[in-house]
Amino acid sequence: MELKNSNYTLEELRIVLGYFSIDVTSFHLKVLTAGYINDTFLVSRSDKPLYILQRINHDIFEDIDGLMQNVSSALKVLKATDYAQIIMVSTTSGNYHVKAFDGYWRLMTFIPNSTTFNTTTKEYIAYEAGRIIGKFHALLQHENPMEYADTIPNFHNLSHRSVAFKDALRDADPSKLEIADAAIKYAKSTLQKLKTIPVDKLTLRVCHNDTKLNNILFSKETNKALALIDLDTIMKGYFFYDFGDTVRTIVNTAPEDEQDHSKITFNLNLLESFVKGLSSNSSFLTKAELASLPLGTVFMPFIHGLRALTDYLNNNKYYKVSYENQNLDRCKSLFAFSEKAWANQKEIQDILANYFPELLA
Ligand code: GN1
Ligand code: MG
Repeated sequence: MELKNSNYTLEELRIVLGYFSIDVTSFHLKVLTAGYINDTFLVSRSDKPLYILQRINHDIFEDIDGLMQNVSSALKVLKATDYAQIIMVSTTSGNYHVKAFDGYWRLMTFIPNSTTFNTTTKEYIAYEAGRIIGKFHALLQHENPMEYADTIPNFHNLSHRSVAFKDALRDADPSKLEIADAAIKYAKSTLQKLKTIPVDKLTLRVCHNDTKLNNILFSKETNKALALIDLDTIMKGYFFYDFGDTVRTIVNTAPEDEQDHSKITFNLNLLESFVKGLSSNSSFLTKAELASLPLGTVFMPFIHGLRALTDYLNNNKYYKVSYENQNLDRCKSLFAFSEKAWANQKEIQDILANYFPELLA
């Protein structure tokens, strides 16, 4: 039977589920469409969500073994009374993933009564997001980043992204270059300005690398943040990546592909709540890392915008798009937000200094 929005039939998905050590009777499957990369399915029984089944996008994540090893290593230390545990279900032959129907599949437990938000206007949600990002890093702080595989090499490396952008400019359809002209100009000038982000004094950490708000699980009952999900990009990185990525999806109350730019906000109250939440779990952060955070709020939306622009010029090869120009809309909106982040550097520094007085010392 066909399943709406799915490349796989229900029969195929039931066969995949059969590889895992679970009772496979009377499941209901639903496609979750929020992600741009993997294929994700919610597995329920009698309306009760029980598991998340995923087909990992093997074109993008080439080292599946390294990726699954990273996730396993991180889940071993992501354990605390105030951090919900996601459990990977093993297959009947004792692995955490299985190859079937041209793809690699894994199954994870669904945390009961949990939900996610794409955007928020609520200060307590922003606070909770900051608290859980801090908790995630506090739990992982003693892991050796060099023991984690690069699941996507150079993922947040701006010079690497800049080369890919220039290659796309060279090969793009001239009509696309014209349509995207303003965005291309903004990208070129911002690349010049961001070229010199000093990272040599920053601690290399095991980061999440995709900490947008909808990758944080919240309790439906208490609104407390429970855990971070979408662990495929757990690998080495700098804390400002994770900070900047959450900021871009919290202090902007509009979605990341918002076409009406008058709706894009840089809400300082939400930023303050987020920073306050972070400061409750932040003893691992060094002064150099704290000092890198304001620029991180420019860097992350910019690099995401640049990747979206590159993919637009490359005819949408990387991201799943729901309409032809979605990558360009995402780019323009992300660039508009990064401009607001530039304009608010002083305000961001002041808020950080309030919660991290060591910045002034
Ligand atoms: C992609 O598929 P999803 O939504 O988890 C991307 C992230 C971006 C995100 C949206 C591996 O993540 O970097 O933040 O789209 N993940 C990958 O902008 O490229
Ligand atoms: Mg992701």
